[in-house]
Amino acid sequence: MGTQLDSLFNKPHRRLNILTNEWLQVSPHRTQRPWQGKTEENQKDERPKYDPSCYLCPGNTRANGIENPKYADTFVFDNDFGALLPDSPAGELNDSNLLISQVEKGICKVICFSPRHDLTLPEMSLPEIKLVVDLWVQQYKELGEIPWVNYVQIFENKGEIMGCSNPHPHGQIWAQQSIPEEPLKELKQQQDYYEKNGKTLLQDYLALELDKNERIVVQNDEFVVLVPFWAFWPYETLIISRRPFAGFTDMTDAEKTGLADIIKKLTIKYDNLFEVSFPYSGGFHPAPTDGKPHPEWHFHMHFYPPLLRSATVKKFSVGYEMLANSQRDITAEYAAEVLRELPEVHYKQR
Ligand code: H2U
Ligand code: ZN
Repeated sequence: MGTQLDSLFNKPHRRLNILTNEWLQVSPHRTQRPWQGKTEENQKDERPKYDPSCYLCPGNTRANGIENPKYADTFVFDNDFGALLPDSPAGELNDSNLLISQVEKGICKVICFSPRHDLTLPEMSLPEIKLVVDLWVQQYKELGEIPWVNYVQIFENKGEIMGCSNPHPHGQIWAQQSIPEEPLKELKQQQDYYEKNGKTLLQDYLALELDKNERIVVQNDEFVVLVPFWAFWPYETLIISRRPFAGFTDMTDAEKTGLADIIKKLTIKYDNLFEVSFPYSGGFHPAPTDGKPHPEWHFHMHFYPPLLRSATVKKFSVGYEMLANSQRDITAEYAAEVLRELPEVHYKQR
């Protein structure tokens, strides 16, 4: 980095998120400020292998009375309290171009990653995580093939702090008619870039990041983890495939195993950061399943963790951020360096 940029990055500055075309305010000098605000309880993470009161453990009865099978690896079911419903009749409203609304159809599912109540992704073995990847692939294909499903959002809320309702390792899928707002912004940005350059936006971005080597966290033969230049959450990361491909169904076997491996490596580092089961919302952005070709789309995964300076100090997104602009204090380069230096062996195994 040239000295001009060095001095720029030490002062308040803005960075552009090229995936969404939104600006971020960075205020690196603010990391020195004292914290006398809210601290979170250090979340205890001692769980039994099986919890008779858990809705997701094998053989248990869920909140609405349905019994889970005695599943041995992964298990997927229709969310009993899905936010979207598949059988809503079409309908829309436009009153004076001021009251605008449309019915939204969708399917919500829950995926249990493991029968073990006490595990999380970083503590599962590579073959076990690979089975989760296989299920994501299968669900993306199956749901994406439904003619009215145009986007399949696969994600995980981990930790109470992120609103996760149950510590049993699980994620969610929402498959729906509309392309939701975040992927829609990325679609436009990726399309614009591809039209101008004939390459994917993330292909060029990844090459630049590998060359600069300032924000890379960890990598394997198929995927690279980095803290994006425009990261908003303190230890936010982006997993980018080395080979540009669009969706889960385009992945080779090596890429599926590579994905399992890189998720394990990253989430181990996350747990090691504050030596707690690290909370986050994480999820994939594969191409829309709208039946159109998507040569512009480059498969990736986002991790948005809320913790800021310890296991008990969380970032709040309030005030200026609600009213004006997203903002962060620690730089992406600092966060990447911290994550990069962390061991690749889980602290509980040491
Ligand atoms: P979260 O932990 O990310 O909230 O996901 C758990 C989901 O599981 C949640 O969406 C569903 C909730 O609706 N659920 C069931 O479908 N059945 C149950 O018996 C409990 C929870
Ligand atoms: Zn459980």
